[in-house]
Amino acid sequence: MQTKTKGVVLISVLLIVLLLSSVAVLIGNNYLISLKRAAYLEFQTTSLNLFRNIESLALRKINEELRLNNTFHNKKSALYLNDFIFETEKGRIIGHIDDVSSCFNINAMVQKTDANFIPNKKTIKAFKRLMELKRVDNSLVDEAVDQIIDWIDLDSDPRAFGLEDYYYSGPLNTPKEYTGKRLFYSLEELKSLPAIRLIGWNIFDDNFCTHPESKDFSININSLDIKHAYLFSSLFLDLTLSDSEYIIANLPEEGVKNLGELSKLFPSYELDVQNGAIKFSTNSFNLITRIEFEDYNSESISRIYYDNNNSYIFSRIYNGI
Ligand SMILES: [Ca+2]
Repeated sequence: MQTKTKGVVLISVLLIVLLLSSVAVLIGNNYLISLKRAAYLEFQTTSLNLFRNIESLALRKINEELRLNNTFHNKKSALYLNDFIFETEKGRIIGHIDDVSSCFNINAMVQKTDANFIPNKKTIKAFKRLMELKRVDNSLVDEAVDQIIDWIDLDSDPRAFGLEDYYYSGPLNTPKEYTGKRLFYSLEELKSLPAIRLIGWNIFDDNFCTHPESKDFSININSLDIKHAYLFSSLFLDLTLSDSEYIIANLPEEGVKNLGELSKLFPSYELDVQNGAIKFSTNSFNLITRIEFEDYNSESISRIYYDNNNSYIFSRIYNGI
C-alpha cells in the first residue's frame, strides 16, 4: 500500500473512532437521562398510589373518631397526635392530620336557596367586623362583599358594588374569564376579584378558607391560638381584639365543652355570639403526606370534610411530582 493511501485509511479510521465515541457518549447520556426519567416516573406513580392509601387510612380514622364523638375535639385529640409513619432503609412516609376549622369560610357569605345564592347577613357582619379590625376602608369592604356574592351567585345582575361577567370578560380585565356561579373551591380563586387584590392578599391568606358549605361562619374554640384573635372578635358585635386575645390565652388546655362552660370561665364578658357560631368540635381537616425516597421528595395536601356521618376528600394539592 502506498504511503498516501495509508494516510487516508488512518484518517478514516480515526474519524470513525471519533464518530463512534461521540455516539457512545450521546447514547450514554440519553440512557442515563431515560433511566433517571424512568426512576422519577416510577416515584411519581408510587407517590400517587401511596397518597391514596394514606388518604384511605385518614378517612377511616376520622370516621371512627367522629362517629364516636362529633361534639368535642381539643388540640390533644388522637386524630392529630398519632401520625401515619412508614419507614424503610431507603425512605419514609409521614401522614399528619391537621384541624383546619379556625378560619373564615368565604362560602359562608352566601346562603343557598332553590333558585340562587343569596347574601348571608350574619356572615357579612362578621366579614365587615374583621375588615374593620384590620382597618380596611369601608367602601373597599362593600366592594369586596358584593364582588364575592356576585362571583358565586347564579344571576348576571351586578350588585350595588359588585361585578359580573361583563367586567371579567371585558377589556379592563386580564385574563378574560367568567364568574364561578358556584361556591369557591380554592382560596386562590379570590385573587380574581379586584377588591380583594386592593385589600391585600395577606389578610385573606392568614384568615380565610374555602369549605364546601354555605352555612353560618363558625370556628372550633378548642383549636384557637392567639393569631386567631381577629377571627374570634369578628363573631361578636363589639368584642375588642385585646379581649379576644385574653380569652384565647386563658382557655383551658383540655378545651371547653359548651357555651355554658365558656361563660362560667369568663364571667366578666358578655359572650353573645351574633355574627356566626362557636363550635367545640371540628369537621374540616387537612391531611399532609410527605414521601422521601432516596433523592426524591413529594408532598400531598388533601382537604377532608366530614358531613352526614362520612368523611370525604374535598380537594388535593401535590408538590414535587
Ligand atoms: Ca349577581
